Amino acid sequence: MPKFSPLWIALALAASLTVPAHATTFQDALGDQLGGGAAFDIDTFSVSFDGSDFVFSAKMADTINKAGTERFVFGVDTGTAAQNQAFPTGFVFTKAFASLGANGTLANGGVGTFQIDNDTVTGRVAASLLPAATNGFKPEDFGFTLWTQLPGVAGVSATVNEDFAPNNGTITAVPEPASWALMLLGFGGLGAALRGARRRGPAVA
Ligand SMILES: [Ca+2]
Repeated sequence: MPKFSPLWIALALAASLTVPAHATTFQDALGDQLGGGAAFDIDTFSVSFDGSDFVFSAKMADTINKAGTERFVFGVDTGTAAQNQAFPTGFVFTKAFASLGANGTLANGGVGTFQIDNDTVTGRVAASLLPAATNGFKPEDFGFTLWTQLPGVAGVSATVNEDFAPNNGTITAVPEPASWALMLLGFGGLGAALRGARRRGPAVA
């Protein structure tokens, strides 16, 4: 039997296989929602790009009641994002392109297809359906934001924003260099382990 460390193999596999290519995941703080229950509390928000569509996945801190009042809004920055005073500094978007209720139904004017299962919102939207890019932005450069809302009361009050991801910026579908470095480390470790396995292969009589 080869004698390379199972722990090394496990670490290499974990680092190289659990991170899909061209995907960025943002880890939000838990318990930082301004109001509402834990289903308004964003835990993670990830986006990837397959060359034509953006694919989203967002996990909340608790199960989303499909008959509940939670709303989930996705924003995109295609190069012209501006600060809105209703949001934290740096949390910017060109347009909110999808606003969905707890049952996953898009409000009027939204684009993409979304669904909600347990504590997770998943969705997909074609880059061609998003606002036209400016400033030389490519789809890979688009920044995305997600926030949760309590609905307002018709004719009485506006919607109330509860949690934001990221808090002070956007995420792109392409990982930051640090994430790539981790992935490459994982692939490198896997390769080293396999090379070690070959070198220490069964002895030939
Ligand atoms: Ca949160």
